[in-house]
Amino acid sequence: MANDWIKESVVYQIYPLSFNDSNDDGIGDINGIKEKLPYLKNLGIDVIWLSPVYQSPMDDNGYDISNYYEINPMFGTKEDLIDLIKETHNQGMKLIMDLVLNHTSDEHVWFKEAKKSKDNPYRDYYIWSDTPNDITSVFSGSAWTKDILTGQYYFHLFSKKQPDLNWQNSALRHEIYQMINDWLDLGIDGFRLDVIDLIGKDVFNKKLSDGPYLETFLKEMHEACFKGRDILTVGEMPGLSLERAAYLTKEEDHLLSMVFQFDHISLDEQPGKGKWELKPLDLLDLKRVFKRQQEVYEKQGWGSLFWSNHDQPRAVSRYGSVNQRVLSSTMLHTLLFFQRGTPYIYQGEELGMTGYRFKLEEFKDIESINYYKEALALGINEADILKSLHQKSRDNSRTPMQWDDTKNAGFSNGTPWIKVNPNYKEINAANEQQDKNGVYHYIKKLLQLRKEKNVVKEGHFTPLDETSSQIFSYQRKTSNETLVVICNFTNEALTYDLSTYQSYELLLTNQPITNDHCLSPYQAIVYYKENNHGNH
Ligand code: TEU
Ligand code: CA
Repeated sequence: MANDWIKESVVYQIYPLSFNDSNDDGIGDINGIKEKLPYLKNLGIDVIWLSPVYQSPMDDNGYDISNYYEINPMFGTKEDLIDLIKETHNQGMKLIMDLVLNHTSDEHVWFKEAKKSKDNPYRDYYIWSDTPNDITSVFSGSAWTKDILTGQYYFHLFSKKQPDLNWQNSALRHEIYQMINDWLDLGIDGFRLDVIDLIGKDVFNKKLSDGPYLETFLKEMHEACFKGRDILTVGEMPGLSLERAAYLTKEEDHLLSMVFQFDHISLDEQPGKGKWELKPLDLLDLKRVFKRQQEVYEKQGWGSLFWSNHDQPRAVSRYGSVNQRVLSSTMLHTLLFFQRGTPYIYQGEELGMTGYRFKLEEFKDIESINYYKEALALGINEADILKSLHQKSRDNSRTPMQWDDTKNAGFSNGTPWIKVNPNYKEINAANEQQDKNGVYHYIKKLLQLRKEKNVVKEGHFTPLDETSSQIFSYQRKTSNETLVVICNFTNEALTYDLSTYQSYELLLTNQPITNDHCLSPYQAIVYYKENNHGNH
């Protein structure tokens, strides 16, 4: 369960490769982040989540760590990072790091040792078998690869260069706990834990997510590392049910502050067919999922509120409209951030940055490139593959941050490692900060209001207009305050009786209200009132 500062915090995710390049090698880095701390403070951010900057051959952009203690020179030095932690604290913000514990890089010394022979002391740090089963990798193909030297297969749920760790090995676990404590002792404020729902897996009985040993290991890790520390821990748990998410974050044992649960993320996918088989989002599905999340977390645990991250397409392109970028982006964040939970902003969302239609040769993401090869081999025509990639490729959210309209969007004076979205001339932080009616100032105000109104943190959630597949609306209520959020999820004007709320204060809206019987396209309205106990 989360301490109060966590319940009141807003987290900003930085994908270091694409945030800000301070030495013009075309790659974002730690000193580049330090330069932008005032920008984040100004936006109203409390916590920075830093995606991995550890030593890595970057097969999966850093989620393949070859040394947990060292910083990848492409991002800078350990001193740079310690300085960033200090400077972040000086500016009244906190910093959490990304912890990838389900697997390491195959260039980690543990795996290099493990491969040497079947009786190498590190062999059992990984998962080996003579007879691989049919589990497939998230990045296409089998999850097993044969090691030529020893003739056995090793298990890797992600790329071949990301062998899974065998968490049932207690020596391994304690080496990891030592590493975690060493980073916490350096003064960071917590962790985002990568696919942590997988560490309790039983591969041979094909029980991967939320496996038989998950709770045991989370309890042990909490005991060994997190207990008694005032830190934020958020577990990424793609395969975990909502009920389990609430249970693992419940007050009593506080194993994690919160988790990333993904029920709302796969609603534009054909059920059971994976992320590349698309279907239009039905707002009723989204309303059903958010209603359940609010109801479950009201009883137990604490949740996270996010539309996007470095694995998901950008929200305005996926759920909104690029042509109505400002209105749809502000509507989406109003709908999400007045719910109960800790908000997460992925870099560029505060500017309404959009996805980008990469040419085939421009893709960088291993998941996208592997999918292309696999789909082609399955005879899917290139146009359909490209359509899926344009919609769902992770590269959509990995284009460089758009700071201004100068060369490379002010991200770098070198050659960026990935394509800069050409719409940076219009969409950039400099323009947004000038535009009082833009996304940046709207989100800044929204975050401010969110902090001022206790009802956002504690209020009971009641869905409104439940049968509407065009309007997402709800009420939050405590004994003292009532807040009503009304969002038109479509780009059409809709008839809607707003006169009900005449006695309320208009707290926030993303465009003028034309009359009290109409919602304009993508209109978002927040009404508020204090409940006067006197004259009920
Ligand atoms: O992501 C896990 C995960 O859920 C993703 O694989 C996701 O489902 C998929 O990519 C969506 O397309 C975490 C990290 O966030 C991701 O960047 C890493 O690639 C992955 O783990 C392996 O570390
Ligand atoms: Ca750089």
